[in-house]
Amino acid sequence: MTLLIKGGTVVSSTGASLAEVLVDGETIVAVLSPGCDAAIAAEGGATRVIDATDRYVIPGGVDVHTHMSFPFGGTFASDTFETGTRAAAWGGTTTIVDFATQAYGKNVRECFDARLAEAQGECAIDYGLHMIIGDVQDDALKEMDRLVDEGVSSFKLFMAYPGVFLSDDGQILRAMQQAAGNGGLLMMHAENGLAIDVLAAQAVERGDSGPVHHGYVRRAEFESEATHRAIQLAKVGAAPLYIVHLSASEALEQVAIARNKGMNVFAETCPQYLYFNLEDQLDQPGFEGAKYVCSTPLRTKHEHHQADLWTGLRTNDLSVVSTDHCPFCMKEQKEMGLDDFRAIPNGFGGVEHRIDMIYQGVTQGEISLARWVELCATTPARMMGLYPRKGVLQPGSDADIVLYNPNHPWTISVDNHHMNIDYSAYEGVTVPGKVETVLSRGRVIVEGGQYLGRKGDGQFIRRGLSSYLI
Ligand code: DUC
Ligand code: ZN
Ligand code: ZN
Repeated sequence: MTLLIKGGTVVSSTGASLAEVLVDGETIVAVLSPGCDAAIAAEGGATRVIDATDRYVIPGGVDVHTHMSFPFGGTFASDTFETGTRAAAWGGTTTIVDFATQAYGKNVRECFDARLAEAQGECAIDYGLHMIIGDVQDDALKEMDRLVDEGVSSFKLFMAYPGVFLSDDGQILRAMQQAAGNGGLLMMHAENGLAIDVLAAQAVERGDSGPVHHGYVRRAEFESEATHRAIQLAKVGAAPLYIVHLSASEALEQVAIARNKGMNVFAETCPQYLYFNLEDQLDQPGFEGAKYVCSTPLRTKHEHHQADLWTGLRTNDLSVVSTDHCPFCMKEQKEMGLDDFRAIPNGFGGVEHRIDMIYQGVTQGEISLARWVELCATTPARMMGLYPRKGVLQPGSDADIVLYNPNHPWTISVDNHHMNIDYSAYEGVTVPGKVETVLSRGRVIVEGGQYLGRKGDGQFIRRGLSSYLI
């Protein structure tokens, strides 16, 4: 079946122009100047034509940091692969890269196989997996090589969460040396977890046990110190490094210094750090702030974190926006930490809202239209070895396509979102534009306010190496 999307403005990472996109089956076969559909018509015409007048036609979003059903603090993230990928589709994201997790003492291969089995047959959109290495030992290091060959070309390590996920510096260095050898990309949760735990225990001891203290004890200095340490270890290990969920100016400074020296250091941030802060969200009366407990934490508005993050997005010191989607309901999940913020499961639900929230940055003059596409689709695809299959509208690419109405303001609410969470962290936020039509490998999965996708249609994508490695 052929499908022609005509009348729209195609936006790529390099600019925008009126163009028509021709799809055959699951693949884009042509991006044509307006009027070329006359030639197609002469040859028998497309089976279906979608009118994209006054719409942006963009590559489907690529969110390279999600945690469906992630085990954390004695519970599991509330979106499954089924519910989370459906919500992603509603929000214009057509590929996610989630995580398999090797816990202490567990076998990497068994953990990976179990996670892949959990995802298979459940996803509405295509997906890849990174591997969290929670226990860097000889056999885990060897398994990294095999995983890279099988399309799992990135690995996350943690400098936080002692006793759960934390790797010490020696383990981190060994994993980096391994990645340097096999071409994998090392992703780092950069926070000094041992120091955080000292401040957290002291806070609770003196009675400061509410959600806002999660933000106070996870100090920006701890993010910046860990980011610096990770960069130095990556230099010695001769490995590329990707810092996840960066939120503090001081950490961004470390990334910028490394990049200015020519190092292969990259970083992502997330919409929550661009729009929310410690005072207005985490420090709400009662237990409301628990909705915003995630790590790294929201930062204080009295410093320049948000302005600096936007600058970083413009200068490319931040090259990706992902969500770190890791939702927990208030009822029975966040509530676990009613008396002690340390027991609040860390995580923020937002896989559905990334494209809209970052488009808002375009209307606010923070970034260009092309940069919106670059940050949300093209660079994440390139970073994680999905390009040019994903992240771009060009002949040969998967027909993952979003029609975006830039003039359709609407207000986000728990009553209209599709994520499996009993509240919306974005409640009451009015965004300027709306995802209207979504294609995943040529299938229309969202159209006219209807969800037409199916669980199981999303495929596991074996990824190549990052395009950014030299
Ligand atoms: N941060 C979160 O907020 N949740 C899950 C893991 C993480 O690193
Ligand atoms: Zn993390
Ligand atoms: Zn995460």
